[in-house]
Amino acid sequence: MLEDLIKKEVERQNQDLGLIPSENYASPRVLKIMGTPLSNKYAEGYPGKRYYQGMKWVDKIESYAIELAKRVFKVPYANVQPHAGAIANLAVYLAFLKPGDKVMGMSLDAGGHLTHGSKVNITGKWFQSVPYTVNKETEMLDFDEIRKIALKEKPKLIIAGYSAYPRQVDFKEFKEIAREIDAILLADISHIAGLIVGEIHSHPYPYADVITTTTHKTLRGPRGALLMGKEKYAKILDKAIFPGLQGGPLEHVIAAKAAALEEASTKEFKEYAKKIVKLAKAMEEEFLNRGYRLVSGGTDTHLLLIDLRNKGINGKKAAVLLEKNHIIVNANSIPFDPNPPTKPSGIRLGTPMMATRGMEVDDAKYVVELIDRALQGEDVKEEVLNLTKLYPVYEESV
Ligand code: DSN
Repeated sequence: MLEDLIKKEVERQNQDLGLIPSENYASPRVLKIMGTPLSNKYAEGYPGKRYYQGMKWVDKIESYAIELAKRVFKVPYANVQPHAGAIANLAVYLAFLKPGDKVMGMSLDAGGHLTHGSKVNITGKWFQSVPYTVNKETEMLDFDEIRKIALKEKPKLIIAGYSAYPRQVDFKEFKEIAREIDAILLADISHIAGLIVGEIHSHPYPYADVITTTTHKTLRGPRGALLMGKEKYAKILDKAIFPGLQGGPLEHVIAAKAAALEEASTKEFKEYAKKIVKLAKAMEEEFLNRGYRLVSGGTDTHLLLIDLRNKGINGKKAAVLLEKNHIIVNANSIPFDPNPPTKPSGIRLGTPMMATRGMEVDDAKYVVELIDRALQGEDVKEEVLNLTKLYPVYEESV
């Protein structure tokens, strides 16, 4: 029965038009590596300093993954063990803060992340959150305002990183503010890691002291995360991951991260990153032509946030209606959303999965047409299935 359910999910991934900007399709090699007996090995500690015997090969694998992460992200320090982005972020809190210290991240409703100080998360419960938001007019980062809050509140940690922000981030501006108040600057690049590696988004290093990223979004690897940054913080960050927050690392996932980083260092990956943004720009144009309001007016990245209030449908209803037509997006709040998170005003969508499938600009425009028609109540199921059939993701055998 389990095999049957897995088969059905793989079929669904092939058939549905995946547009969730934080998801992607990892390569068959990455997936295969996650299913190897590396999963059996306990490896508490770090290469050369383990608490377990039998580390001859696993040490080599983890060291290789570390070297690759450093090379691909052009940073002097990398830890490849974090099981998830949330843990990588928490390690930064553990390394630099004491409970009650102030942290300044983007508020969740303006596009920040739970682990950036949201009151429902440990980072907002055990630390004092002094959030910033986007400018009401431009719906973009407002560095005058961010600086004002930083100077007033003097947080120990400033976080630049977002889950629903469609624009480029200027890490240098953040660094200048952090320097004025001697705060640690964390760049959480989970959403844009692939764009940074593909050199289509500005790089957070050397501005950020610490960089965290998940490995499964635009980077297109296995589920997991990386913690990177300045060499001088290597020791306290390593300690924060193990033994601070985690026990045994997932060596099968670490090997799969290495495989994804190998892929990310190719010329093809750079083309892939460019394609992600090209498709997003094509969708931007088509949405605007069809009278949609895009938060911040558009996108520079992989992600579009659409305000549906002028379309007479809320984000939740829209996401459900689209799913009935095999189009998978997120219901999402928009900045200063007058509606509750259960019925937000927007939808969030992105192009990393379309680009992985090999879709082109014309397909991206057609996808917007399909979304528009579906939101007007038309049944576009068959057309979506015909489109995805042209761009299969996985063979049956996965
Ligand atoms: N869940 C991720 C996203 O969808 O953006 C953030 O953790």
